[in-house]
Amino acid sequence: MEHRSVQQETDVKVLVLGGDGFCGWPCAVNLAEAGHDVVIVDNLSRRKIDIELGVESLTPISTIGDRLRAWEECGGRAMHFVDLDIAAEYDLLLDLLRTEQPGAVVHFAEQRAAPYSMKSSRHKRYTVDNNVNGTHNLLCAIVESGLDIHIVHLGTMGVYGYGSHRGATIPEGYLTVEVPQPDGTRFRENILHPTDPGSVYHMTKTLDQLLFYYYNKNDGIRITDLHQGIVWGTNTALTDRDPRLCNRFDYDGDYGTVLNRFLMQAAIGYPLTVHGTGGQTRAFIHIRDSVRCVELAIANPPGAGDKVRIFNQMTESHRVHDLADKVAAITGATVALLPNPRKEAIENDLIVDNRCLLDLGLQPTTLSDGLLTEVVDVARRWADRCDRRRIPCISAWTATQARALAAG
Ligand code: NAD
Ligand code: USQ
Repeated sequence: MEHRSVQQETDVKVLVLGGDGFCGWPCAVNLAEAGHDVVIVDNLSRRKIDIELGVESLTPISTIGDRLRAWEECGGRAMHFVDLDIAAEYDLLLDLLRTEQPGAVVHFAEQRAAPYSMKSSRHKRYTVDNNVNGTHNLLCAIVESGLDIHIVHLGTMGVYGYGSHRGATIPEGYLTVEVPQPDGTRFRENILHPTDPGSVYHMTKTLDQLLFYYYNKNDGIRITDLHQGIVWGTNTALTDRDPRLCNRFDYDGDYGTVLNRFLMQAAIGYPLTVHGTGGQTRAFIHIRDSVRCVELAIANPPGAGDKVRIFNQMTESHRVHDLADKVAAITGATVALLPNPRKEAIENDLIVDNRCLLDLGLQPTTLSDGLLTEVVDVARRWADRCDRRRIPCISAWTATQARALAAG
């Protein structure tokens, strides 16, 4: 396998797997703007899931064809689109790698909603089949192609778990442990941080991690795994260029994530849906920073022989209840404490080391009132597209949570 020398890479050809999705679309246009040749690969499964769930993005989103045309009409560097299921169409994926010979592949193409992954056995099995096979097919295809391709994968902070870390800082992927020996001595080892997934979806991300570990060790594949927190916000400066470039805004009980949901609920006068006491603490990142992190990861690839590089892609941590209070203070919304459909710790601490991306130049966008209001404004603008019946989270983690939900 040929390896390029490690240097700032700003014009490599990039395949963006899942480039029609919430994180993938703004990332693709950002990479094109930065000078990369971009090919978007997506099987449009997310749009099909909207149909299955009977819900639409709060913001009206154009077809992928219209998005690409609009991007070019706005002066953007042309991008191509390939409709391909990376979990099921291995031969086509391999052919695509051989034809396009990308320097990097950004891998967003997974089923990413924890509640969707817990709806039924069918949804659990789909999530595992889709996510694990997709990641494994990509790794296999890179080995079979013989090409030296840097994988930038979107993983999740959730792989570390949300139990108590007893005040310890969560490191960037690896933990140094001391192992006692029979003779009383100890040796030190740097291991992958233990995983503690909180849903079938999160479990697939922990399985991805092991696949990366193995293919990096065995085949020397260069990999950056971005352990991303919850993404909030909607558009970036580039997707704001034209209405046809508008990004999706998920608000429903399966795909909507907590902060965007609260902001949207405030916009339409719906009590903020806090699960349990709201003591859950989670990591957050704005969509503009998410896009920038991927750009930084591509521009600074790991070198030949480096182990899998793991960055914690988050900028701040917040308690769910504190977020609800903040949104309520800005908007006058009321807060509702609801039975928690999830089996998760009532509260947890979350202190995270995120120095790697900061050292590469990330300048965090923090949760300012101005940016929160911007999302509320987007939600108000499209409020008539909201189906209030789709707001409640009805996917229960076990029969116990289902009974609690049914009891109200
Ligand atoms: P999304 O569902 O909006 O986008 C995923 C895209 O991948 C969709 O366009 C979908 O059609 C496509 N896709 C799924 N399976 C595919 C397959 N087998 N073949 C081809 N395309 C496929 O999700 P998102 O919010 O953009 O998340 C992207 C990635 O980032 C996911 O892997 C997710 O786990 C990770 N992530 C997201 C968040 C968040 O808050 N949204 C936070 C942390 C990590
Ligand atoms: N929550 C509420 N009210 C709501 C929705 C959620 O209190 O209306 C709570 C949940 O119970 C949970 C927390 O908010 O404790 C976060 O839930 P979420 O739906 O915002 O986020 P999560 O399920 O963790 O998943 C999202 C993305 C996923 C990504 C993950 C990053 O959908 O793709 O991997 O965030 S992380 O949370 O860091 O693991």
